[in-house]
Amino acid sequence: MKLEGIELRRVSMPLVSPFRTSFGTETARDILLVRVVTGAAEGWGECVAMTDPRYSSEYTEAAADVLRRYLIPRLAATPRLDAYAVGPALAPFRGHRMAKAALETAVLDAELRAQGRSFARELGAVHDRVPCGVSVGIMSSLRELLDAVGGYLAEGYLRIKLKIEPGWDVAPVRAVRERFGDDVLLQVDANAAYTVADARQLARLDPFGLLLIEQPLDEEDILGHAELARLITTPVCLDESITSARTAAAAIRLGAAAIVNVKPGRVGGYLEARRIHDVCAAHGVPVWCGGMLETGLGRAANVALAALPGFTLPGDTSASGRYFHTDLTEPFVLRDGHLAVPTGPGLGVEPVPEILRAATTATEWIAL
Ligand code: NPQ
Ligand code: MG
Repeated sequence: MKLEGIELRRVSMPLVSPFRTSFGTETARDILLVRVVTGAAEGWGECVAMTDPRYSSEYTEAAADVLRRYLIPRLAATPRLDAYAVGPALAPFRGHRMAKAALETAVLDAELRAQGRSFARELGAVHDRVPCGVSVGIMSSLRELLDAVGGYLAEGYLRIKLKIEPGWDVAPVRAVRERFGDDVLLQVDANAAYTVADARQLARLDPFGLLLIEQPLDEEDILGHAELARLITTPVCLDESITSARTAAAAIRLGAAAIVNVKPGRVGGYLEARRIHDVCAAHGVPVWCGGMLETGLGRAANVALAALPGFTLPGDTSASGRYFHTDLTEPFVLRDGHLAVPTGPGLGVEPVPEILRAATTATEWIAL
């Protein structure tokens, strides 16, 4: 594959409503898109980094900087480039997995579009639609929360995830159970807001039959998660801590992860995400596909990944309308609580030109 150039494009997308987590409140998504142009096709990669380094150390400006300063020049100098060569080519540069993932995804998309093959086919998808959950932010009152959850259940979402933090944990879970019953698939996500000293408080969630508690402790605290797992009955799921197939294997071995949230951006791309799926499947550890408020471009690839056989729990692969009034692509719409896996070449979706133009705040063309 011969690269002609790469475009870095910034788009700004207002959210349908503010999204509050234990690390802050977001009202708009500031996204970096990578467009790879080859002689045969174009490919898109969406960088999932946030504006500020709050979910993880990565942030949008840093991703753009490392791409233009290091990653793209290295790719340009790589002979016999294909998507499987991107990870090894970029390995000398530490970290920056979200930036690397966006670049690898764009190269993979270009390659698959040129070959007329889909992401689903390439990754090993076995389903043509995937069951969907929804992530529900921290609210200013239980009433507001119950209204939001009721709305999502009415839309057909098959699983509810409540964002929690100290002071907003047992009460919202109890309220949702009391209002909507014990049959609702329910889980919580703390985004690292607790310490192992909070084990007794977190054990108060035990009676509510949650599917899992996601990343209760600091991303580096693997042993803390293993210790916590012995003190509570809710299964511990890791998100921020899992940055590679290797860290996934270690966390499983240490008893820190009964379930794994797979986010391709966090782990450096869809190829490493599939390796995590494979490692977890070999250990009997269920995985599910996380979400980073992606546009239709990132969402399309996530839905393809979520159709792999080991993705046995509903993901945060929500419909476009959960986050955006107007998505960059044809919107992903929930049908019977599921999203259809795209079947077209590459991502199987394209940005709508006028929508993309209107959302764009900056573009930068790097000729190669
Ligand atoms: C999680 N996502 O699982 C993340 C956290 C998260 C769907 O809960 C802007 C960009 C805002 C990325 C807020 C979900 C975000 C973001 C939360 C990611 O931990
Ligand atoms: Mg999470």
